[in-house]
Amino acid sequence: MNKIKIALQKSGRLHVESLKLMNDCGININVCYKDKLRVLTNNYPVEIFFLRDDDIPAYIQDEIADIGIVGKNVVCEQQKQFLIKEKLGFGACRLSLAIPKYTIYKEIKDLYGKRIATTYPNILKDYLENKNIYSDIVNISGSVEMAPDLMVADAICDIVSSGETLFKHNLKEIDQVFISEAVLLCCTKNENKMLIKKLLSRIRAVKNAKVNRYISFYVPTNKLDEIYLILLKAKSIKNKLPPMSYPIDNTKYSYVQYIIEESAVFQTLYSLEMNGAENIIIFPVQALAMSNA
Ligand code: PRT
Ligand code: ZN
Repeated sequence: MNKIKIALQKSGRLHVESLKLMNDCGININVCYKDKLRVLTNNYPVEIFFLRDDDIPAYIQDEIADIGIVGKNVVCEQQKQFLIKEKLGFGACRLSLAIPKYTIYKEIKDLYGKRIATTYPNILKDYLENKNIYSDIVNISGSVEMAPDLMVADAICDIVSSGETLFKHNLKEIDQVFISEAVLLCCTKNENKMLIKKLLSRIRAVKNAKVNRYISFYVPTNKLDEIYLILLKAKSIKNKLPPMSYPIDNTKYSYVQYIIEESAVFQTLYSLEMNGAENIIIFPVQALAMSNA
């Protein structure tokens, strides 16, 4: 195999973040690609396909592309979950049920016998079956939020992120059917090929890096036990190793470094300072390859 073929959304909500992920992995995509469906990169043996998101799972399944990025909602609707290799932490949204604001609603069983418009009939069908609710699924191709106004349906099941669209159309969210984010797909047949394995581990390293911070500081050596406890509380989930510390010659200080969860930085900084840490430096991490990633 000469080149890894990667399928990305051509435009739309996942386009920019997908390009950024490639860029963070060191794959420089020529930005003069506008309107091109196929783009070569000059610094990595990679060929990019720019596609409609709905076409990406089929490209991977049919081995036209090796790797792809698409919303989990699309993959699950097309019932191709087996292609998912990694969650990517962007493109977060949910598939939710909503009804007109003034409709009286107590529980999900109130949808029994009602018409629900959606572009996600398979996910909705599974959800309703699990709850033993029989409803009439109205499969439409777009502008789902208009369906109640047009009397096409009594409720809708659509993607929500901020909730603004529902609000504008006088709809209220009553239940979450499916939680989604962008996922990395990989062609099952090719995933063990060396070049693809290397890229997959690079993508994981970049993803891990985003939620982690590298922290270093000086601390009185007699405080190290407390400091270790604080750091272990904040440690990156996948990091199995303890913090590292080095005594500084001819002083009562040690130098400490560790990788912690980005979300724990604020609280950790405070606790470290309370225990005598000085010259605390926090760095972003560019890539982080974990032993069990
Ligand atoms: O052209 P192409 O077919 O490639 O793209 P598309 O128009 O089908 O999809 P696109 O670009 O809109 O979304 C791509 C993916 O982004 C989706 O499959 C989801 O995984 C994810 N995503 C994240 C979203 C949203 N957020 C989102 N808000 N997809 C759609 N929406 C729409 C939703 O359909 C609704 O109309 O935004 C509206 C709701 O947004 P709020 O913020 O008002 O709640
Ligand atoms: Zn689409």
